[in-house]
Amino acid sequence: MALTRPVPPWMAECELTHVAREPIDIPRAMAQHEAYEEALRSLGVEVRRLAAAPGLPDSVFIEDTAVVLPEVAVLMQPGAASRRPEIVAVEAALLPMRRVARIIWPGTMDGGDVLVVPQMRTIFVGLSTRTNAEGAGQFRAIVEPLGYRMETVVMEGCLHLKSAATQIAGAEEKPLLLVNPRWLPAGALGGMARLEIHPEEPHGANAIGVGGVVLHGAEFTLTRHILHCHGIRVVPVVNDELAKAEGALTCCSLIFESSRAGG
Ligand code: CIR
Repeated sequence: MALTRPVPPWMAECELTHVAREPIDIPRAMAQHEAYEEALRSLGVEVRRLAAAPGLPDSVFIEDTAVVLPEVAVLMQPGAASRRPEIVAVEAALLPMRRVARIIWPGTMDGGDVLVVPQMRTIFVGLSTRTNAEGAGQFRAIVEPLGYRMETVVMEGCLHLKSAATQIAGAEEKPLLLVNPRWLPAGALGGMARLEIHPEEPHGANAIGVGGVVLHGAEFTLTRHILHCHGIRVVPVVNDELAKAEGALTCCSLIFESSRAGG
């Protein structure tokens, strides 16, 4: 299942860290987000859209609000104070489906910094301008007792760990990451098989592997060619309007197995 949230009419007030502010065409962003939801549906994902969040300009980027594992949903403490109220509606949606744990201040953590590799019971956590060591430490205390190994990655040059690396191989296959090595410290994500983006497309490492295919930003044609050459089926999704708010594809949904823990 995927939880999503609408593009808010007030998105122009969004947080920006690494990109310059430019006008956002809101109707176009809304249409792109709807097409993204449709692409997920076409791959068999049940999309549940939460209500709009009045006054919260980044609320469409729901990935940052929680990390949903089969055993527990961990509510984040977004590094940007303006984003913390986004949690309330996400918590209400997750409560019927999972036990809930939370990252609490002074810990901060964005879901965009969390790369879960379920096949290896490994979770990589980016330490970034949004996720601090205290937040990562709290997260470790939640997930290690569940049998996950957690490893931190110090981020520089991009917003989140998942700006630089995402998993593209499906659940049944050997895990494979798509990475931008220039945004990762040497030796990071060791032991993981990886494909590198085309160097002219630094933002091309953010992709969603679902149902045996990869949703990938349509503008990243050079990286798409690399994926094709490796036999990977790609569904291109246009996301350039949301990218003006520094959002990529994973940011726009919270994807997880819908069955309850233990159920
Ligand atoms: C922010 O700066 O928080 C938003 N404008 C963009 C968040 C993107 N989220 C993500 O990469 N997971």
